[in-house]
Amino acid sequence: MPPISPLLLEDLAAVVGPMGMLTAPGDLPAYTADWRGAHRGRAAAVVRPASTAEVAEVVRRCHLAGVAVVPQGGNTGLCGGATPDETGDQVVLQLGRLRRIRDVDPVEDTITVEAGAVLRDVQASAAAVGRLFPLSLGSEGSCTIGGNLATNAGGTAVLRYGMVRDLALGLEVVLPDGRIWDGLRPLRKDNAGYDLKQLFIGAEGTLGVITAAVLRLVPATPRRVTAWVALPDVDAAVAVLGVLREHGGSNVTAWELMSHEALSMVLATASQARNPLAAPHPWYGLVELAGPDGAVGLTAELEAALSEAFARDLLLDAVVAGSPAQRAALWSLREGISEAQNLHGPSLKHDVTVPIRRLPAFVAATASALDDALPGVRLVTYGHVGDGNLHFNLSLPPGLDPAAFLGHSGRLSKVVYDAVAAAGGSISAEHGIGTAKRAIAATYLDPVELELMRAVKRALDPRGLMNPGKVVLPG
Ligand code: FAD
Ligand code: 2HG
Ligand code: ZN
Repeated sequence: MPPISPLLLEDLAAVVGPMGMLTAPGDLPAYTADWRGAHRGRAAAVVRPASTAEVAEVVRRCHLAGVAVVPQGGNTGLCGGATPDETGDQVVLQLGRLRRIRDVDPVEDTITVEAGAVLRDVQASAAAVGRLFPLSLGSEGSCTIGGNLATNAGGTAVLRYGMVRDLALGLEVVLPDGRIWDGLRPLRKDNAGYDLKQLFIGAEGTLGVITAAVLRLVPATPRRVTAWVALPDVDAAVAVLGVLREHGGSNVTAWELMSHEALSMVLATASQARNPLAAPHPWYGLVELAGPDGAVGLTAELEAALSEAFARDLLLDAVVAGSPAQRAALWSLREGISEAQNLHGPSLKHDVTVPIRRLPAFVAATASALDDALPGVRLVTYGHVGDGNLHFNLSLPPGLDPAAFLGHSGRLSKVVYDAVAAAGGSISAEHGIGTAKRAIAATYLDPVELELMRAVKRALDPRGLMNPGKVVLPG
């Protein structure tokens, strides 16, 4: 890539105005490193357009000048996808000013939002018309819809509503050469050729910049019943999923699992956090059933499921939230794990899925192989067990130097990913590839699949200027 010229920077500043351009060295670090500080780069500028037309003009001018663009939303991604490279020649295209809710339509049951809208604001706009936008993540106060779509985010309600891909009806996208594709259709049925929007969803900004989306809304579920349970092992967690479905049907919205090690990190770092159960247990689960106001059967469904699970020795203990505050406290234990693990020094993240019935054997074999590879390594295992998706994260054993721990990372990750491959799983369940898993993807993805991905990239971005170096490298 050529170094960026001062003339181009002046041009870009003219497009977005003084409020839309950051170049002072002191202003850039918030945009050139990720949330964890695990990925760091440099940028020639951070450009903050306020409309689709401005995005298109910025991208067009960068394309003509041969300058690479790195789209960025809330910068909460966990794979380095929104971080520029080390050259200092890339432009970070930050979408936070493009945050209007363009339309909420309770007849179509849709919401049309700009890419930089924060997820929590989208949820609130849906709630204001008595609907639910069901995507729910620990980072929802900062992450943006554009980032959610670009990573095909999952979260804690996938069991009931699917990934964000399942909630998207239409997209507006600025292509790598600056053209605008207006695919912002609210249609439930649209078989007129290839489903192009799905190409951009999960592409991590490598095929174009998402500027707006039409998203599906669902009936609001203000009535929620939530329980925290203790489990002997992962076998029990898988079996409980069946019991929950049998009694709660489609009201079952979340079934999350955490190891004792994961909970203990939250208890050690969050001063308000308390274990809701009297004694420590090897595994904990968080279950939630949800329905409309006045739904009367939810408590009975949850109680019936818990009774059967106790009768079958699948549960060791349980507590049902008795108030919204108690429910929030239970969720904060689950959603606090990511941050708590960060506070415990460097970590190795493995966001993996395996077929649900294989989870118990996968967890047991991998845990034992990891302990052989690095005795005492801390297994911070948790996640969306109802989706077969665990965050099989590792933290350093007490007493080990962080640099020495990271020196083992290749060996430790190989243990996890070999086991995932053997179980027929995926090396990335919901966070994506970015730069963090690019080499791993090249090793574990089917060669034909990789070649198809490269062909798509070449077709849409022949000059390789849209978030280069992320997901797949040219073959
Ligand atoms: P960014 O981090 O800014 O960008 C992520 C990727 O998308 C980058 O490749 C970037 O280039 C691209 N991108 C951003 N905006 C656009 C755009 N408009 N057009 C094209 N490309 C774009 N993820 C889950 O899936 N499930 C979880 O449960 C979950 N929980 C989390 C909890 C915590 C505490 C944290 C810190 C993160 C969590 N994440 C989770 C990861 C992260 O929040 C999601 O990946 C989120 O979707 C990223 O949104 P963002 O706006 O921050 O994107
Ligand atoms: C979660 O489920 C997120 O909490 C974050 O996906 C996982 O930080 C992680 O590894
Ligand atoms: Zn997750």
